[in-house]
Amino acid sequence: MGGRSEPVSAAGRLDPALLGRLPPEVGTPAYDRAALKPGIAHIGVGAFHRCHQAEYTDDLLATDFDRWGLVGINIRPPLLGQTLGRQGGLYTRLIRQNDKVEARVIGSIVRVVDSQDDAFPALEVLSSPDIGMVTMTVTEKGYCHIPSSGALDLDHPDIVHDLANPQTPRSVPGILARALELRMVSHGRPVTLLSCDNIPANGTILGNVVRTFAERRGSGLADWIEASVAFPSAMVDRIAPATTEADIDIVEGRFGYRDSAVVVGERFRQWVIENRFAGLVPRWDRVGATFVDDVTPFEHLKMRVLNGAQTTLSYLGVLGGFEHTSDAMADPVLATFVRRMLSEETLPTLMPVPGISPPAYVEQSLARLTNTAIRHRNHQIATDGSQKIAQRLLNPIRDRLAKGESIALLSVPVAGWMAYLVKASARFGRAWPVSDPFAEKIAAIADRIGADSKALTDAILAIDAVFDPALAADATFRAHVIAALEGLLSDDPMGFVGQVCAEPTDVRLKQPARSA
Ligand code: CS2
Repeated sequence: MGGRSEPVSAAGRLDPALLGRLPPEVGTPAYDRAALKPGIAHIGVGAFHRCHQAEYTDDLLATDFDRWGLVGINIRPPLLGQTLGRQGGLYTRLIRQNDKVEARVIGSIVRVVDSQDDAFPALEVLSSPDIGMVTMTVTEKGYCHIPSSGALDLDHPDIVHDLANPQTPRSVPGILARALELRMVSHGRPVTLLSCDNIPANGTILGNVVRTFAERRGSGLADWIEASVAFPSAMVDRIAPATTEADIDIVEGRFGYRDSAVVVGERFRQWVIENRFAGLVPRWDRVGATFVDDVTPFEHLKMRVLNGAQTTLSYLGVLGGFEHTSDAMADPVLATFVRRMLSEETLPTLMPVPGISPPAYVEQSLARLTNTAIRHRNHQIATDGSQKIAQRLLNPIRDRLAKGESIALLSVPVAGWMAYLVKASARFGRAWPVSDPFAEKIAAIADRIGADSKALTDAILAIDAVFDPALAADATFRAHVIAALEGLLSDDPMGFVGQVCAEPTDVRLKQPARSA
């Protein structure tokens, strides 16, 4: 919420001086903030970070005070340094569950630096000897990898720039590689780089993209990284949509103070981190996080079930005219569709998950998505689908095809992503504004082809950065996507979803509803 002009308000503004005067029901940091020293840097201080890693860190500081203050770095909008700076780094985290609201002021962020125009402020923090842990939420596309393969996209304009200008980088991989180089030459202290984004094997992908830079730099950087840097994978979870003016007004109305950096989340939270660190480690495992040897089963569970459901509800929801996830879940057809998809097709693709029953997790996830106080817009979740559908939908589809199992339901949201972008094209009347690195490409395809689902599917499946060529060539997958795209682009997309739901399983095991 940075950069907004502040309305004149009779209420006090949140800052350290206000802490002692807040209503008793508002939680406050249970440690001496004045003694807090920076030890963690976080790139991408959005709503999710403030609701998740910063809260875990706040819990840790209260339980076991140590040198783990957070320094936030934004390398993309919004500007946040001033907004949070005025508040001494403090902000309110609301937990909302239908009509219940619970407020707590989080104190773990000591400072936020804006580094949108120039990497220098970011590099200064990241290379500091005080920083022993770097976490990040930079969105799926921040890694500049090719979603279908995980490799660094060497044609990405920021990567082309950073490889040519390694000392003035713009991309996340370029900034991290440069920061590591500065650490190597100045003090050599080890560091953990911990991805908290929903990409598959996020630590492995992060390690790969950073190493590709390091290898090109030469100068012993790749060897130093091998010896002194760890890239653990992690699964992170809490639904925390973009903050709205209404959220800021709720804090003022209910608790009597003004806070421009409010965040809102659900009660549920989870953080599973691969036990592979370099240097000192904030013991988040003492406050609810789990350190494990292998994150893969947790990651599949979360991305295929919870995120898979969100993505499905977002595309089908927009096509059906629903604004938020909870509105889509209140529709009996969509709720039935997503439950059947998860239990019949997604669940069997999951590995055993230590301590978690996948069927119970499915029910818990669906229940989370009905929370009407979490105003998660379908268009927000629909953003950057090209970077999300592999881990949420295409990987379970690939696993099922390998075993000859039905993919009739999982194919529908894949076609949903296509229909969402096709309908944003000029030829389809620009139904809504969209944001996706492949939006332009798909709009051009739609403008050229028009309403021919078969030709549209063929052209979109040929985008090999999104669809692995082996999957795109699979006749069953193609036939299901064509049928679903036709249904979703028709005048009655919800009627189509209803029909798919009504079909008995044994029919769906073989052929799509309409053959190509
Ligand atoms: C959402 C996620 O916008 C999206 O892609 O699916 O941000 C989701 O809410 C989180 O992963 C929940 O942990």
